[in-house]
Amino acid sequence: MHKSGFVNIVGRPNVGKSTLMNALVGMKMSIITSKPQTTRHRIMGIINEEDCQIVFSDTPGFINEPHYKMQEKMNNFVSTTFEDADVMLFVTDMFEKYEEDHPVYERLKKVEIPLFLIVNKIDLRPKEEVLLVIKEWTDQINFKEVFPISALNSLGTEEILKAIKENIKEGPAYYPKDQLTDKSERFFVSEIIREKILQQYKQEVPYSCEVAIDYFKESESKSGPIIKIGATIFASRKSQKPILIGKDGAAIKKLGIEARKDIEAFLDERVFLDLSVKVKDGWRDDEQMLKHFGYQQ
Ligand SMILES: Nc1nc2c(ncn2[C@@H]2O[C@H](COP(=O)(O)OP(=O)(O)OP(=O)(O)O)[C@@H](O)[C@H]2O)c(=O)[nH]1
Ligand SMILES: [Mg+2]
Repeated sequence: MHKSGFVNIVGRPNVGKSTLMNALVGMKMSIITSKPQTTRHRIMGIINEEDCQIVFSDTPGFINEPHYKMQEKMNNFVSTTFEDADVMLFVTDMFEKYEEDHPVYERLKKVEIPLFLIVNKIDLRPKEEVLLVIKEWTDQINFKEVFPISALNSLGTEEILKAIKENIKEGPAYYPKDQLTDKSERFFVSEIIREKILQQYKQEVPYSCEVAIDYFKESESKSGPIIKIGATIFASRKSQKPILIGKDGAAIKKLGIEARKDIEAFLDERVFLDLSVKVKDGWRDDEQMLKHFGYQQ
């Protein structure tokens, strides 16, 4: 018998959804940073085994009050995952608090498929507190299974996989068995650059940036094959450009070095990375630009 299913991971920003998906699929698919709203798209990570295929979707953390069209699109990605899942993983952590009348409760109560509660970051709090958090959630909502975990340490993730396999039904593979994601190499390269932007710059700057890949060419150099990649960082305000570039170009140089290292590891090839910065006023509210950056369903 062959089983298959879509397993969608939802929760607020920064609770560890991407860390969890990467741990479950055993590969770095989604970028992770200590800043909230790191993930902006729905990203699939696929586990292929002889007798099953599990298609995970990592999603942006849902945002209660979107300020930009971009955030509305991010919330739309989350909504689609409520519609097409076979199993839902609702992730919270040991720190976040929801107001009693938060819409998440109603939304979770309506879920009719197996819904798992994942309480993440248990490595940071004593066990008694973990039990209290679990009780608060299970008093409100009927979860099919509950998993206290530490995604960072892959603690408890095997148990989740086992339960998923028990809860998905007989079905064919939805994707070819050698496919690991729905996203292209270009997408992951732009995400790696965005991860470095989030890590390197402060406050509003990383949130105002998007990365577009201009070219991606396999080439030959004196010392062997090399991939030449050109990427543009779009900032949403003129004042951000000098910050991104830094004094004498120092900041963008540092960014380029950090990003190239990870891109080389990801592609397992030598890479030449050419970064440039452009200003596109208010791109986060510009439908055309959002479409260009892949924020459409
Ligand atoms: N201590 C600890 N930190 C964790 C754990 N899981 C994730 N983190 C950290 O929490 C931060 C957020 O992790 P992400 O996986 O990016 O969270 P996310 O839910 O995908 O966040 P968004 O994409 O912004 O919605 C990162 O700094 C992670 O290293 C965990 O089990 N323990
Ligand atoms: Mg994420």
